[in-house]
Amino acid sequence: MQRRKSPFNRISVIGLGYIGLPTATVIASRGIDVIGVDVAAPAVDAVNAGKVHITEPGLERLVNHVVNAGRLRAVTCPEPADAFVIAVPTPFVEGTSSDVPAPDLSYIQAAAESIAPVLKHGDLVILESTSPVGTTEKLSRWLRDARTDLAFPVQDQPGTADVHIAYCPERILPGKALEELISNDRIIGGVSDACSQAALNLYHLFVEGDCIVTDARTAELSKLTENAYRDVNIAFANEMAFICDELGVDVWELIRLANRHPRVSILNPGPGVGGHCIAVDPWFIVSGAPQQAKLITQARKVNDARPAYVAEQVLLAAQNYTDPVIACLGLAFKPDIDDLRESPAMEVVKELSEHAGSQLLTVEPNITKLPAELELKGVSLSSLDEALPCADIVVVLVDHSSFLAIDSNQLAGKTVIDTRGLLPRLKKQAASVDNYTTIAD
Ligand code: SAJ
Repeated sequence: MQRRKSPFNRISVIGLGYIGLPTATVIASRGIDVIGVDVAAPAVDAVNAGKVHITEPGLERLVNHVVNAGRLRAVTCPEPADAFVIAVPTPFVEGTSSDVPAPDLSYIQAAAESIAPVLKHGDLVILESTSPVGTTEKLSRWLRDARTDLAFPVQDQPGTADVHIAYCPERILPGKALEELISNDRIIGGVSDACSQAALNLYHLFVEGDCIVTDARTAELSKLTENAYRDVNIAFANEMAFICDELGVDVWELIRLANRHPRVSILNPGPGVGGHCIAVDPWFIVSGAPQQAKLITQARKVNDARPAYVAEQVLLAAQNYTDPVIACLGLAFKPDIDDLRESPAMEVVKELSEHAGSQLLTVEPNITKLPAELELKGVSLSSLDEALPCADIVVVLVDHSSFLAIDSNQLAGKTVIDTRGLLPRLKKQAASVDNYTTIAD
């Protein structure tokens, strides 16, 4: 990639989490001075020591490199810079009685209020956090309220602004962050044309994909649409899994066959949809247009119903045994990561720990200690080799690559509840052994 001359001497990234830290690091790797800002002192200390507080392949090496090269420095309080990239969480408001969870924009507002004192004429502020439609306009208002001495841009009202503002959603897949930050296309939603141009200058520093300009509201909805699209498609697969259980059909075989059609490409069912994005972002569309977003709402409900259903299937199977040992394979929200937050596998195990009354073993090769809430319920963390021989019921909750090494003989005579379609992949490896019982049987 040909390096462009940067119009920015110093770029600040607000929020050093799963998005902000890789972004700050990649920008710094392009030879630009970057200041990472986070309210959490341990995250700041880790970065300044050249280490990372999150798991992302290749990230620690790059952080170490850019910190040692003097390009990346972390602080808890914003300092002046030429551009500010805000990558803070946008969770739900906890504890509301409404059916539709409301977006919590308090982290964005706090970020705006924290950078306002150091903003100066000519600066660029980019919001990357996944946000409901209209948030960039709110951001502009919060900044305006805090800095009445500066002119901020207003959507559809041409005029000269002192500060440029744009919405440019992050779209990287956890686990492939460093690669996708560079190769993915970016959507640039400036509040004005001048704002879009300023944001383009920033992303051209490191993005090799296309940078496509639109307005801020379209950019906001586009990000939500991508994740809602995936949620709805996973919900279709999950609904087929419910239907198949009712009709006694193997859902994996069904999907494999249906996907042989040239225009059909069904995703994988599972124990539910986890993570901080796909299970959250569709609600931001619903909260903005509840009457219209019927399919999106229903998809969320279908996916959210999965963990309880899977737990129920395990409890039903347990009734066939006296004091069965149940081994749950995987706790993370998807394969080959250590992230247990919003994980449907965790929900299933929690539910079982409350109702199964059996010995409950979990195998999660990516962690060394169970969360306290599971330990307190008597759940143990085991290796695959410890758990499989003594388990009566094996529940596959995550298809980590290391589970592909299971020899089908290790499952002989056990009840296997396979929520991730691992068995067909094992069968491929050891086609001769097929003597375990599955739920569909
Ligand atoms: N899942 C299924 N079946 C499937 C695919 C996924 O059950 O066929 C489940 C996973 O097991 C997991 C959940 O869905 O529990 C979400 O995983 P994911 O890999 O689909 O997505 P995330 O949450 O890791 O990342 C998504 C990505 N969005 C899209 O692919 C449209 C990523 O590009 C976004 O940047 C990210 O959300 C985000 O930050 O918004």
